[in-house]
Amino acid sequence: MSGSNGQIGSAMIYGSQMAIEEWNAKGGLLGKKIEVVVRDDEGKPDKAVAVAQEIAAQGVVAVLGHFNSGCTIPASTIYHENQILQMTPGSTNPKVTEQGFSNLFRLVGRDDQVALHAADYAIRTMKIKKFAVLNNKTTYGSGVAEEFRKYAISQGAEIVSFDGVAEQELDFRANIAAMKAKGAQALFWGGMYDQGGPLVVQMRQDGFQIPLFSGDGMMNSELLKSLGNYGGNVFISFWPDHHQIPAAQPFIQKYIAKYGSIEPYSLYGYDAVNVLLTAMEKAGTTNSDQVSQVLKSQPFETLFGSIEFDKKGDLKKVNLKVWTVRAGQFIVVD
Ligand code: ABU
Repeated sequence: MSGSNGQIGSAMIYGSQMAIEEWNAKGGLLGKKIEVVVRDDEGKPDKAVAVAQEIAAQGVVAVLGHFNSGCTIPASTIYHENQILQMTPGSTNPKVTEQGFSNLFRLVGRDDQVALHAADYAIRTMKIKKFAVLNNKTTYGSGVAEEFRKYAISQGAEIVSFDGVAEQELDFRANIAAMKAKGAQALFWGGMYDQGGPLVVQMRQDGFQIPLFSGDGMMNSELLKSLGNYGGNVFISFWPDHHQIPAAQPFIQKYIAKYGSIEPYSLYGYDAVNVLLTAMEKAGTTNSDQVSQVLKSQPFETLFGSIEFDKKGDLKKVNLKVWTVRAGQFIVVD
């Protein structure tokens, strides 16, 4: 909530709180009101572990979160040891669910899927052959960058550079000069919106107009603000457009009436709570093992339609789109 990706964390929490308010207004769950405990991991792995220990000591039955894969992975060990259900609405690193924790679920796709989708669009639709890859050295950023590199090479593309920058770095001039010198026709950015915006602006101010591809870490209104007039030629591999889904509109309108605007991850926070609580209601208990079995045994309705989880806790089917920025707004192009 308060780290460099805090706007997404807050959006997730607001969405989840709206779902809990709706459940409590209908009488709660299994005859009890639902109590929310909100904690801020600040996007920092060590803080995430401390928060997870605190949560476990408080008798919490389920955790919605975390957002950053670098926080979700270490915290998940504590939730697993304490038999606490966990559903992340945004951590996309494959390791989240590859750890084999039966109590852990992910409501979105994985970086291997996101990177493949971005690379396919770049290589097949835009006919790009030479890529630079830059990442912010986090679990998410380096992971999605590596997935992109692997898949792009397997499809016959050339990776002319693969570099990392510190998570706090906001000066990309040396990286831009290096990418130019190596003849990159496009850049894949493995990182978040807080650095991705300045990276694009500095590229364009330097006259470097190559397309930039990225994953879901860029999908946030703060990116639009920092891009200003430099939004062209930015492509983001992300989930479907919520504005085009009729079933999502009542929630979107209610959320906007309360908070003024909505972020895509607000919807995933809302869905994560509804899926978790529906599974608990069906199981007739909050017991982690029994609820996990229900979660893996049947479909659940979300704002985006019906979903099903596989044995690992990943979605069986992931719907990915390519988004771009036009006239200061995100739109789907593919
Ligand atoms: N999914 C992108 C940002 C969050 C994370 O996985 O670290």
